[in-house]
Amino acid sequence: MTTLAMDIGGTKLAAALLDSNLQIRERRELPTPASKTPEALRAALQALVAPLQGRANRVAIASTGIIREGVLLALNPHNLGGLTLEQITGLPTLAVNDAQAAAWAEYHAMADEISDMVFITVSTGVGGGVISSGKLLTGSGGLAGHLGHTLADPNGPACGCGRVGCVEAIASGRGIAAAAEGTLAGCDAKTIFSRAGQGDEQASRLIHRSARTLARLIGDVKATTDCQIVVIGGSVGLAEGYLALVEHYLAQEPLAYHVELLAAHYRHDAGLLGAALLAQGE
Ligand code: ADP
Ligand code: BMX
Ligand code: ZN
Repeated sequence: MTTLAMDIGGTKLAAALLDSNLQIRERRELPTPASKTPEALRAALQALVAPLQGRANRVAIASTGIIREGVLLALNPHNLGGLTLEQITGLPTLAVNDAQAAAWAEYHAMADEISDMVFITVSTGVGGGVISSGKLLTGSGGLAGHLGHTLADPNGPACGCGRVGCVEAIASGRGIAAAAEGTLAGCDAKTIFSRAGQGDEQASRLIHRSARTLARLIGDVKATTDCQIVVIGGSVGLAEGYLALVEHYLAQEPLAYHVELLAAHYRHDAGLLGAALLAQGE
């Protein structure tokens, strides 16, 4: 059995062929189209998987957004939405939220004594996946774990989801970029990280603001789930120095809210692998 796994993110689209042992045989990546229409997204995904799909028996999709009855819906429509996922290849398709998928893969990589774990991606948005007593929480409609849309600051920026001051609006790659001014105006989060590395004070402030916001979210997550571990992924989450900064701010919270933090074992492939695991019924 060969699985064609896809990861649909707000910034990049990834696809890979995986064998039954979940070894990645071939992997491709394309930028997410700037136009967030379902048509543009379907065309980009079809171009991405065209060289791979002839060798696959089934499709497993990890996608940003909420997947309901095979249709991708956005909570934050600035990021994406509105696509029927089965239409991409016509193969049997399982689809799940990207952060929920990544949480499942990371849980599989954990030691047996871990039963309660939370995965947080800091990427275009901020997504989450909760494992409670060994089970992946999806909720009644797929919304479970959308930690990026909890309140960080009632006086903070508007979030694309319609609320004000969400964690995502401050801590995500898009939130970091949106707050940049002057010499950094118009820069993406990746550029802001490299400017911080060159000593730019504003860039460093923006990254600290994100890390501090994420640490407070992790305190809330500990209080809500009493998880044993929080795993951090996404390109911002995995950027050099970011996790150490989150640890620094979490250490300033009262002891009851402290929890072990780890970088994603599967790095940028956690979503792909988690979706493939779920499609295999594992
Ligand atoms: P997606 O959201 O599509 O899953 P990513 O996890 O790559 O994609 O997250 C995209 C965000 O991460 C963008 O805001 C981008 O600017 C930022 N980013 C990408 N690479 C890096 C990097 N090396 N360091 C810091 N931020 C990065
Ligand atoms: C948003 C939301 C989540 C997603 C998270 C991370 C949309 C389209 N997406 O909070 O479902 O898990 O972003 O997504 O509403 P990414 O694109 O940053 O990987
Ligand atoms: Zn929001």
